[in-house]
Amino acid sequence: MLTVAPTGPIATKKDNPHLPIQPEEIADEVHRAYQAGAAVAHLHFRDSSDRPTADLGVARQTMDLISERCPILIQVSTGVGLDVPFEAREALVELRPRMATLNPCSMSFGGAEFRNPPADVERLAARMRELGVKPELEIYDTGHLDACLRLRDKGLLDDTPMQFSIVLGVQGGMAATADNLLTMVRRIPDGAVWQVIAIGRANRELTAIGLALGGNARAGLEDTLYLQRGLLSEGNLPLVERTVGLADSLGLSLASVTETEALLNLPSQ
Ligand code: KMH
Ligand code: ZN
Repeated sequence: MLTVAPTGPIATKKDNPHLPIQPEEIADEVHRAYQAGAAVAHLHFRDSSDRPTADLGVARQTMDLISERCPILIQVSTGVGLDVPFEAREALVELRPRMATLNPCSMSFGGAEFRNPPADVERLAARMRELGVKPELEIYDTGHLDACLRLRDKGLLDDTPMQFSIVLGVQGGMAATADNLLTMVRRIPDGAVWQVIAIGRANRELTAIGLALGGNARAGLEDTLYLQRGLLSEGNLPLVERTVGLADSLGLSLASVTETEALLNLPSQ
């Protein structure tokens, strides 16, 4: 399963002029990624000043523009951005995307704070379950996996299957090393689905290792702005194509949207 993450919460067009920010731009980039083989689109939204936003109008508009172009599965980020309050972030699931992220723990995130207080996370997990929005669990450190398992044990998450992103390379979380990835892969519960999110320079190597170990992959400008050192990626497509090439050379075939729905056992809406 290949996910495209076209925008993210942090970079701006100053960092890479090809970063899609506005709804039309995001929809066009997602469509290109779908045509190249992505089955899931992980979305962040921006306001007119390019700041991360949980504005439901912008989110709805972007989701609609994507759905007009292609049937890719939409996964809304409830991480949104570091300055956006949890109450605004959690409201995004009311739009009933097929999937949304769930970040289980608070942490330092670069020079700032990513606030995910336990009571808020529990409320959001319960609401997602109620609405039939599949959570993708973002684990940035070893204890975050245990926090997810506690949510499961409390009946707030289904394991049909659980879906994890092992996030490596955020300053404040696990460093982007193969050793950390292996540690986490060994601890992922049987039957769960997982992918690597490798932030920054080690993106290509760790994505390749994740694929070789049986994981899924994510590609896009949210995770790295560069194709290689010193060479900015001219949009998301080169990163998506690079990842398709990695899968191909490992003898893996890409899951279609329908296959992804089945593999994740996505609730129909
Ligand atoms: N930005 C990544 C470090 C989310 O959007 O909820 C993690 C991420 C989480 O994609
Ligand atoms: Zn994200």
